[in-house]
Amino acid sequence: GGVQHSSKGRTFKGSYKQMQNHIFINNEWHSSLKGKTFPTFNPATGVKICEIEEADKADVDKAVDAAKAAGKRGSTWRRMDVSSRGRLLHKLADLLERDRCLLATMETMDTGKPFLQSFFVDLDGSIKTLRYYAGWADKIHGKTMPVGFLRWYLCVCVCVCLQWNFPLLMFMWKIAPALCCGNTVVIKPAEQTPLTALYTGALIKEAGFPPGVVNIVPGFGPTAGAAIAGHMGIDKVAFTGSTEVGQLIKEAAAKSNLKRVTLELGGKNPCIVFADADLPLAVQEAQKGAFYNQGQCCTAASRVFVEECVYDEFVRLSIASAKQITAGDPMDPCTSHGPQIDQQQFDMILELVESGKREGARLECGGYALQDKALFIQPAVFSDVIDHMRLAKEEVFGPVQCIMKFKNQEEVIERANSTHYGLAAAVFTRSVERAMRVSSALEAGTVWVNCYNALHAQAPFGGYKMSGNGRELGEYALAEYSEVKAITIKLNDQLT
Ligand code: TXE
Repeated sequence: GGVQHSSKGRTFKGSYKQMQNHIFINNEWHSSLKGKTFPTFNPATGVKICEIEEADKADVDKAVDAAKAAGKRGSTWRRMDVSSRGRLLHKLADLLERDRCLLATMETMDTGKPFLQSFFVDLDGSIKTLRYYAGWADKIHGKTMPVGFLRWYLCVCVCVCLQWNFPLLMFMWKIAPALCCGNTVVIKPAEQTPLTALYTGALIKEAGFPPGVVNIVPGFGPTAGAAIAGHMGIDKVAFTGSTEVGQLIKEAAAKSNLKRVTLELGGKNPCIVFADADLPLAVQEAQKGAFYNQGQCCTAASRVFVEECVYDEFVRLSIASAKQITAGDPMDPCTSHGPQIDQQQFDMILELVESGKREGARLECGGYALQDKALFIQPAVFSDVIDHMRLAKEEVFGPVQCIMKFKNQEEVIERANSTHYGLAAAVFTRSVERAMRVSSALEAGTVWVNCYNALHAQAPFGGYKMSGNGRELGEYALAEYSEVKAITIKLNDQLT
């Protein structure tokens, strides 16, 4: 305690709790080199939580230097035994478990997501992701080939720009595989939600990661984010966010050092309900898909296609279910629906609701602001949505369910695939054969059958088409965070 911290670019050693609104470099807290800060708000109340030190290009340079030094030949991190690397990831998971309640509270305050969801979904997923990759750390092998090649993996410096809808979970989806493969990392959390990432900085130090292995630079996209994307000293960028910014990042990567880029972007995900499905289950899961996290999910079930003969019944059950949703204080365990993240997203959602009404879709319930001051929207159900409407084409990123009608399997596959996106999809049917046929025909990186939003650390996740490049999670993510090297050794004697 008792630390003075006002001068520009000052460095603070130690993990003082009150420093966790600072830039985290080399296991130390730094103030912004330009002396700038930005506020972070609680979206449920509009009240400012605190000011955060704002990283800009020069701070990003400082963080990259630290990451480079931490990963250079001969460094503690490079020489560390691979099982010890796994042990550190397990230790970090232990600390997340210890501080689970605090982290879930912080996540709820910063994002507005209901506390129980933060606690059971975001924290659970974060801890499991760390443990999964902790297990991989000492199991990454090269290959030996008959022509005498060896193949193995090497460390690189990885940078990450993150979005605001699952701040802590996405942080773990990136750092766990990256650290498991021996990289060093610089992370820029979203400007709306920097708190849990910064708190994790203190835990990373406490777990015993060497200084510079993980660095956290809170700041804005066009400044800190762009500095990362165009940096000459960064070997790879992993990004989660909008498709537009994903394009900017690839462009900046191409124009700088051709750094590798993996992208996890938007979606306009089809959820297909056949007449032979368990209808109450389909209603429940499709709605969970549409409204989970206030609809702010890249995997949101934003186009629900329902077979003609069960369409009216499906719509009726969906309206009844949507009307039961209780929006309110996200800290209240009875709340299942919180506020949108900020005014811009809030306005954009209500604008899309208006566009739906104008274009002739039928607003069955919800779709209006709940209170004057805060950012709550009553979940909306639209029926009679037609493929050409904006609601059916644009990512809403809000609690808006669009229900469409279809006649047969061929037609619905065609329509489900007629989008630039290809992240996730779902099929509800009791026929195994239909489930298999439709799943393989859908152009999406993830297909759920008779369930929705089922994500696991073991299964790869990522998009086709403009939903992104590369895969996160599972064994597949390891390839995204490593380089392959072929080494050929000429031997004097012929090996037989
Ligand atoms: O995302 P942005 P926004 C979609 C969703 C939403 C829309 C806008 O449709 O309505 O995007 O959200 C950083 N170089 N998704 O504006 O702008 C930025 O600082 C480098 C889908 O919040 O993409 C933040 O850290 N970085 C999605 C991150 O990019 C830049 C999640 C995401 O911000 C940058 C979020 C730049 N030039 C939104 N500009 C999903 N797939 O889950 C911004 N950033």
